[in-house]
Amino acid sequence: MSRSIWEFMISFIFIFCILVLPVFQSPANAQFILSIVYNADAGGGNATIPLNVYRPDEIITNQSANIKWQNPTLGIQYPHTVTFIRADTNLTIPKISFNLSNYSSLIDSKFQNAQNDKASAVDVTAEILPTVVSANGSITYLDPYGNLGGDGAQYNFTGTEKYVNSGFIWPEGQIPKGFANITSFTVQFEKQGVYHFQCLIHPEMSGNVTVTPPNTPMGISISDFGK
Ligand SMILES: [Cu+2]
Repeated sequence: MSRSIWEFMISFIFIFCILVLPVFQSPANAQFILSIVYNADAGGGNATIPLNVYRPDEIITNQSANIKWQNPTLGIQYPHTVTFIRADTNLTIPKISFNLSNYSSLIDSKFQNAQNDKASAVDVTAEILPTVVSANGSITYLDPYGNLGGDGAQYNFTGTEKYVNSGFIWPEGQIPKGFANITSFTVQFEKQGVYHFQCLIHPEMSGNVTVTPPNTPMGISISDFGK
C-alpha cells in the first residue's frame, strides 16, 4: 500500500477511537451523542426576495440528536419562528402581523403583555421570546441564550407540551434594537412521534419532525420537500 493510504487508515482509526469507542464502552458517555446537531433553515433568500420556507420541511431524527434551526436570510431584519402547537390544544394564539415598520408597536405590546401576564393565554411575549406552555397550561420562558453557542434557546421536548416556540429567530447581524439576540433554536425530542411546526409570522411556513425509536441507527435523514 502506498504511504498516503496508510496515513489515511491510521488517521481513520485514530478518529474512530476518539469519537466512537467511548460511546460504545460506557453508557455514561452517551451524552456525547447529544452533541450531534442537524442544522436546518428557517427562511432564506435576501432583502429583495426573502423566502418564507423551511429547509428541509420534513425532518426524520431519532431521540438522541438535536435539531438546530437558523435563519439564513441575507441583508434584512426578517424574523421567523419555529413553533410547535399541539393539534388538540385550546390555546388562543394571536396572529402576528409583522412588517418592517411595526417593530416599535410590537415591542410596546410586548411590554404591555409582560405587565399583565395571564397564566393560560399565549400573548405576544410568548410569540417573540422562546416559550413553552406545558400540558397543564403553565408558561415557561426559556433562556434565550441557553444553547451551547449562546445564540438561541435549547429545549428538550417531552412530547406532552401544548406549545413550544423558538421566539423570533433573526438572521445573524440583522437584529433590531429592543429584540433579544436570537439567531437559532435547538430542540431535542424525548418521545417518538410526528411533531408539526409552523412559523407564527408566516402561516404558509410549516413542516414536520418525525422522531424514530431509540434503537434506530444514529444520524438523521432528510427529505427536502421544501425545495
Ligand atoms: Cu416566517
